[in-house]
Amino acid sequence: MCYQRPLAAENFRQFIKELEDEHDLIKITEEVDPHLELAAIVRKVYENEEKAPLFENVKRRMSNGLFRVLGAPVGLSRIPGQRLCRIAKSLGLASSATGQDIIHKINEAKKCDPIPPIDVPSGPVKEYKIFGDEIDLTSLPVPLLHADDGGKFIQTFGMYIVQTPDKRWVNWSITRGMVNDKRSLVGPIIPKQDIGVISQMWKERNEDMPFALCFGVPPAAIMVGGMPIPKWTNEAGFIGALTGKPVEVVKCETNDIRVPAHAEIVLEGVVLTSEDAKATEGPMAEYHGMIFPGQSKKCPIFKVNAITFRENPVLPICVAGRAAEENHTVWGIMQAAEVLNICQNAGLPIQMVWCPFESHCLWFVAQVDRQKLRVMNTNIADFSTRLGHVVFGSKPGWYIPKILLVGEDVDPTNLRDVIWAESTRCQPGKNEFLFDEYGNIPLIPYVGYGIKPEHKGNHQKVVRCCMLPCEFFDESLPWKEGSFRGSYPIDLQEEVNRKWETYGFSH
Ligand SMILES: Cc1cc2nc3c(=O)[nH]c(=O)nc-3n(C[C@H](O)[C@H](O)[C@H](O)COP(=O)(O)O)c2cc1C
Ligand SMILES: [Mn+2]
Repeated sequence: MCYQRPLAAENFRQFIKELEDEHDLIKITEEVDPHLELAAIVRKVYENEEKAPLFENVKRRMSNGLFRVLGAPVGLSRIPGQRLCRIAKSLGLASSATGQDIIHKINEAKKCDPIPPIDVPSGPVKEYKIFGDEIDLTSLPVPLLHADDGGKFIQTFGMYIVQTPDKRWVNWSITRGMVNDKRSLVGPIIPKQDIGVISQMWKERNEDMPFALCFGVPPAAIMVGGMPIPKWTNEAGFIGALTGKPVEVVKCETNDIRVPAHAEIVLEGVVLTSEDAKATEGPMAEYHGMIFPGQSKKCPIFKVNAITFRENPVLPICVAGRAAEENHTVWGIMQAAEVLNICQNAGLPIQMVWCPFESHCLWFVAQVDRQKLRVMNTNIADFSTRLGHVVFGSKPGWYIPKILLVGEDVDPTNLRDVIWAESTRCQPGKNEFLFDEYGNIPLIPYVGYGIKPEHKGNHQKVVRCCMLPCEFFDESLPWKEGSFRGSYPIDLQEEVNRKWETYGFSH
């Protein structure tokens, strides 16, 4: 019999182990204060693309083990040739996978049949259980993430599970949550998000909405928790399609939601429906890398009725802010894959979409398949306009304000290529197409704090075509690239590569 080890994509502990084995994780045994110190370390880690820190000795850690903390779980890596290894590993790919490999893998899974989760009688998440008034969220060592945050966010990289009253649609998604008091969290429920749509159904029945908040779920699950797939589709089935295996789930203690059996920590409870039951939340430094101090809002309360957890549990966190953190590596990339899928389903000749991390989820770079484009016999204006309507009118479109359309010689995952294409081929006023009819997420700093549009809701989005007109028609292009790869015969390039060290350079 051949023993198959669990893949990192299916199991959070295996993910941690493999990162450690590959020298991309550091165990910190030094005592670290959850009051800003821990988050400052994680911030510095993101900004230097350092190893993921696993904090084993969090100051004020509880005697029951709650909790260790994993920072930058899907940050970028400094290991040569493996910058995207935590993203790749989360999706069941080799650590050396490229951006193209990653988008391709997600898109391939989209074409497969869903593999629904399977019920198991128990699992590690049931090793410890606490209920009702035994729960005191304020006593947990929840990190304060940024000096100007309005509270302590325990939930930055866990997955909420909610279901419709008829249980036909079960949604797994990420949205943030702050500690409110001993027994509750508070957090935004955006009506356009699936959790918002489902919450409205419970409100209409005047019932509280049961939820489970799961930390340390299978890495493939948290990736999909940040992916805007269509409403009425269960993320769990798509996760199964991605890993090729059903997620093992186990019933909650206080409601009938099913949670991943190998999760680290699960909070169970209900979102209070009463409009009076709201509390102050935020602000928190966000994915766009800014915070407007003092800007708190009233948000729904998540009452916690039970906590279950495994031995020595690990809380994964995202310290949001300047790139690249999980908003960019998870949300940005999963949105890009979904945009590619949407373009292809609409019959558009787009072969790759990427969200450059440095754009903080605001630029989506779409690369054309030029052969198919030529067959369409179209032009810059018509094609850019069509692309804009397809993307901006879609589910992820609300978050996306700027699309850059690039040719085949431009790698969307290479920021140098993208900037070169924009600067050399995007003709001001001629290659820029504004769209007035679609809304933008108000979190974008210039939407909330910029010059107000003349008409309410008239928030502009743009497609910038970073291609020359000839790319739409000519079989061979009239230019060549002034570069190592573009300006020298291939055998000469190979010779220079071969002799590189002989010349005195190091590799
Ligand atoms: C680290 C991280 C944090 C996120 N935080 C939030 C958040 O606080 N609020 C929110 O509405 N979406 C947030 N998102 C984006 C949603 O998870 C994403 O839009 C997802 O598609 C929503 O699920 P749904 O498509 O089932 O509605 C976050 C994503 C990631 C990766
Ligand atoms: Mn959903």
